[in-house]
Amino acid sequence: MTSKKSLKPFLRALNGETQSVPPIWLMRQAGRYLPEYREVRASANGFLDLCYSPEKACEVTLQPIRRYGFDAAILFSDILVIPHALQQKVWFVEGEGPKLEPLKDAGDLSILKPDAVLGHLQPVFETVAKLNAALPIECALIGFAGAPWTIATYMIEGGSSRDFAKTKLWSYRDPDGFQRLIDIVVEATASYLIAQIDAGAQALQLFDSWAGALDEHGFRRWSIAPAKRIVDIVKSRHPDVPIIGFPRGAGPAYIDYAAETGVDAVSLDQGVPVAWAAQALDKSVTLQGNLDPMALLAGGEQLDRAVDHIIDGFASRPHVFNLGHGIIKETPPEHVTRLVERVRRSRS
Ligand code: 1CP
Repeated sequence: MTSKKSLKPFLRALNGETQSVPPIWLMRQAGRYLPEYREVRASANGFLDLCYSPEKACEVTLQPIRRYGFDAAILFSDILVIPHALQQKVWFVEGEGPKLEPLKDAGDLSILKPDAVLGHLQPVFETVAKLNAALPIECALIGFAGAPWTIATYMIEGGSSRDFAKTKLWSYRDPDGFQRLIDIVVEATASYLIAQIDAGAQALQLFDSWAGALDEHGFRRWSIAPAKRIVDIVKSRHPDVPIIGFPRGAGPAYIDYAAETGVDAVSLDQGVPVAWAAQALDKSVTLQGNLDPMALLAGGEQLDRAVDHIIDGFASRPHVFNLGHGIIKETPPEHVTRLVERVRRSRS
């Protein structure tokens, strides 16, 4: 038995412990803002090749840990490996982002091959195992996946989108067919996350990056309900592995998400007022966030002030310091150094 005290600071926060200095990691902490990432990226045969090369994926995961000593590392992969593992065509175009051969309607669901998922993702599990052996003892390893709604938007739009028109129209016009797609993604995601834990992941994050596009009913059915099912399935196998939910842009619906999905923590985007979240969200849930990535890009004293506001606002609750969304690729690496120093000097 590990006692609570012996846990890594990040896992202690997810276990409900309030700490005078919150643990810190950043969404997209491995990536193009780091010259050492760009170098490894250039040596790979495209972005997906990097995700499926355990040695290289392990290396880029470790880079921000070496530079900044973050309290957690996040597995280097992408949320779109799930559609890819379901045998949908997925590719990345330099400077444009992800492309998928889009699903047009429920008739296209037969393209998807749930039985292929775990076999396809073996290299990712190998990366997790390598990381588990390579990480410093105080640094936790986070596994992750996209949430079904967000994954469905890419599968239906065929890439990034501004208004998610095709996905929303499908969900309104054919909710039963859309539910079948969500169910396929729920099952694939739950087995993927369980396999990440089996390989050595110590916590999980579920990214619902486009949850903010849903209306009230849609949020309940396509964000809360699938997250709850994934949490239930994963916890039935691994009850002690904490799960962070990130329903980005949910606004006041963060209250229901935190109370109903069974997650151990919610990650807050920068639009959520700190004082409101600290008092309104279920007290059994750890809060993660929520520095504006643009404040980090800007740097300077405004950055210090924004950091202090977040630290002070969450001081009475278990808190993990993070951004409200992924780090912006133009961010100077020295600004991240300044951020980490500021967080760690708080209340010392
Ligand atoms: O060429 C490159 O280097 C591509 C840039 C890149 C990187 C570094 C992409 C393409 N994905 C990633 C890695 C990644 N993606 C990680 C692991 C690295 C880390 O966090 O340190 C994670 C957790 C993700 C998750 C991810 N991918 C999300 C959810 C989080 C979020 O930012 O909202 C989403 C939406 C994606 C899709 C994706 N992957 C990449 C791009 C350009 C996009 C599209 C984003 C969009 O539609 O706006």
